[in-house]
Amino acid sequence: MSELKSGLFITVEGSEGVGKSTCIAFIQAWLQAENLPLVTTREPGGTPFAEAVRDLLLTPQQEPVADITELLLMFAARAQHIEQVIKPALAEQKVVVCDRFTDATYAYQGGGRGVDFQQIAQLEQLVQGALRPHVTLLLDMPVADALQRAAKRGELDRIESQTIDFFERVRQVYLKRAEQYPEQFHLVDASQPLEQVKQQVEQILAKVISQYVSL
Ligand code: T5A
Repeated sequence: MSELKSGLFITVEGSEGVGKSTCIAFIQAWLQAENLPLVTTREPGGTPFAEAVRDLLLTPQQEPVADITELLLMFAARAQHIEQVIKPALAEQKVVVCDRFTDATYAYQGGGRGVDFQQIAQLEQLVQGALRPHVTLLLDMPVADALQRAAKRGELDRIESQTIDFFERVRQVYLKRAEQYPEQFHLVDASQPLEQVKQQVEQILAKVISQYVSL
């Protein structure tokens, strides 16, 4: 098994239907082929308790859910996930591959819902301290095309049922954050056929991993 110099925290982000799950399967296969110790997880969720919060967040509700309630539940699930899964795996020098993390909160609750970014930053500090993803693969493509892909999967959950404008705002926040944090973000053109998406992802991984594996 190859050895990492330290734990490596990789997140995969993008608006609905861009192909994150598909991309994570490529990442998993590539890292396994490199013999790297790996934990694959997701947000909201990743532990039984946090998955219960996920159900609450994504199931359509009878009463309106306040934006602040949604925000706090995202971070409550995240706190549990960090303590139970992410921190222990990084301490064991594993690669943690997470389907969405706090950049999704900036994009969805900040961009989509209009929650103040400062409030998100305060919760990020409280819940995560210094923990941030080392690498984020941002899958990007036009919103309408991505929503068509998502629609093919069947019934939409509470967040997927938002308007196209909502997801445009989500996309713009992601792109802005990619500009703001060029060391962290790697943009993937998700509108390409699968084989080309896979090639882009593998090129990024090869570059990133070469910096983290001890020789
Ligand atoms: N959320 C999450 C917040 O609001 N705040 C937060 O802080 C966090 C963490 C989570 C929801 O919670 C919200 C965001 C979300 O609404 P999710 O399961 O992560 O839910 O979100 P989804 O975006 O719905 O994820 P999905 O797994 O449902 O979609 P994917 O993973 O982006 O898409 P995927 O891989 O399932 O692909 C969709 C379809 O497209 C095809 C696939 O085969 C599949 O059929 N496809 C392609 N087709 C052609 N060419 C390609 N290149 C293709 N790639 C995939």
